Parts: sequence; structure tokens; C-alpha cells
Amino acid sequence: MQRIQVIDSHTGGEPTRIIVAGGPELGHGSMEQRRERFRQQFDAYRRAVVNEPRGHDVLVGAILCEPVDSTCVAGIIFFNNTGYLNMCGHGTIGAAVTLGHLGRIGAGRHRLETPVGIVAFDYDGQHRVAVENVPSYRYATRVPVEVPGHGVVHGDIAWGGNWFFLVSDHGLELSLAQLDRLTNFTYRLRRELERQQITGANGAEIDHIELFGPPTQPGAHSKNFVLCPGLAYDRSPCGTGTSAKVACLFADGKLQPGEVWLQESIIGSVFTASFRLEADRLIPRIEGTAYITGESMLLLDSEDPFCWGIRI
Ligand code: PYC
Repeated sequence: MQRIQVIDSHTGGEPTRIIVAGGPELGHGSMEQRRERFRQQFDAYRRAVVNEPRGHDVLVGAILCEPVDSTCVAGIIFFNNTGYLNMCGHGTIGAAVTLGHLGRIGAGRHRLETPVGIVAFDYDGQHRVAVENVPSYRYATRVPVEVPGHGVVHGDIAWGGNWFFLVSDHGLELSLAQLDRLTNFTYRLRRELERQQITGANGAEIDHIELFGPPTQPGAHSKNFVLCPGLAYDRSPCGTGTSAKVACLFADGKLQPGEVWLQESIIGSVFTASFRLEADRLIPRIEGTAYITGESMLLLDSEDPFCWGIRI
């Protein structure tokens, strides 16, 4: 019997499950190298932790590692039901509150190493965290894509720690009542991007689709629906997606450094976003809250036929 200790939290409704002990030994090297080792040698642990029967499709997992850079409180590798993420904004907010819950950090500024660079966060010692994300940028503007059965939509391609296709002219209502339609449409759009070989920089797969519409929360500027890799949608406004959004707003001259953008999610949770410019790089700041929902010991019994998760 193997035992894996995890802490569960949610950030604006989006869950994060962080392995704090008993996970695979990923060795040394950068977080990118360790993520590769995780993928090549220990992928069964990813499935065991986030997939059914212990987890579910919505869950984002993460493992805490020893950082290479000693100014960082930890290294972190994010994953979900289908594979590995580069960065995760809601997950970083969840990780900060988890580290606080464990007594490993107090209120103040901290740094975290991810596979795509170091991010910083300000933690209030309770639930509120503001993440300074990796530099973000718009890569392409108003790219037309014909979605069979729907027509042509236009999307910006932007990097916010993951690759996003950001669409406003979709004509769909962003509401919980429309979840099946939204999921179906964004899934077909992502397939079209793949089929038409529309990518991020250096041929990178665009694995997140982000739709925008009018807000419903007081003060919010916009509401989104984000399809994550796989078929789950983000219950939070998506930290990396909101970073991509502020990069596009800046590129369009619609948001200036220090100005606030309130991004509402499909369930009505809100992130407060802004950015600063450092040399020619745009550094997004994404603020939200996370709450601990559980402390568990996962048991991996080798006699259990579904010990390593249901393969999807
Ligand atoms: O908050 O960056 C995010 C995120 C990515 C996938 C799910 N959440």
C-alpha cells in the first residue's frame, strides 16, 4: 500500500489538489526537466491522484518539489486529467494558501518555481493571494477560423503561461445554462486549430480556448468561459487566461499599466487583474482567494484494478 498526502483547495470554485508528501521522486534539475521525468516515468501517479475513482475531470493537481533557486519557497508542477500544464494561476493561488495552511509560509511576498519560469506572489496570511505571473504577450491578432456548423470566428493567440485562443465574436450566451453548448463549441474550435495547424510560438499547441461576453457581477469588466486541456471548463476566471487577456487589452491600447481589469468566471467568481511593464515585458498580476477543502491521505493498493486511475 502506498500513501500520498494531499491538500485540496478551491480558487474561485476551481479545485486544486496538491501532493505534499509521498509523491514520485522526480530527482534534480529544472522544473521543466522534472515535469518531463514525471511525464515519462511516473505518469501513473498523475492519473492516480486526479482521475476517477479518487479524483475527477475538473481537478487540477500539483506536486511540490525542492526548488533549484533557493529564493523560491518551492518548485511546483501542475497537471490535470489529460496531462501537464505549463503554469496555473488558480493553482498558484491554491498553492500559496496550502503552503500557508501547512505553516511553511506566512504573510508576505514569496516566489515559486514553475516549468515556465519563476512567479512571485503576495499572500495576506489568510485566503487572498496576488500572483505576479510569467511575462505574457499577444502573439497573433484576430485569426479567422471556420468552425463547422457554426461559421467563422476570430481569435487572438496569446501566452499567459499557457497558450490561449481568445474569442469574443462567438455569438453564444455565457451562462451555466449553456454549458453543454459552450463545451461543445470550444472543443470543436480547438480541434479546428489543431487541424488547421494554428499554433502558438514555435508550433506550440493552443490547448486553452477562452470565450468572452458581458459581465453579470457588479463592477466586473467581462465574463469568460475557459475550456481547459481535456473537456473540463475552468470554474475560476483562469489565472493564465486572464494574463493572456490583459496582454491583449494592452496590445489593443484598452488597458494601461496599473489599471484594474475585473474578470468574472462562468460561475461568477472574480479575479482582479492588472499588469506592469518591466523593460519590454508585460508582467500580469492576478489576485483572488482560495480556501482549503480537505486534507487527505490517498491510498494506492496494488490489488485495486483501478489503483492508477481510470484511463481516459
Ligand atoms: O488558472 O491558469 C489557471 C488555470 C489553467 C487551467 C485551469 N486553471
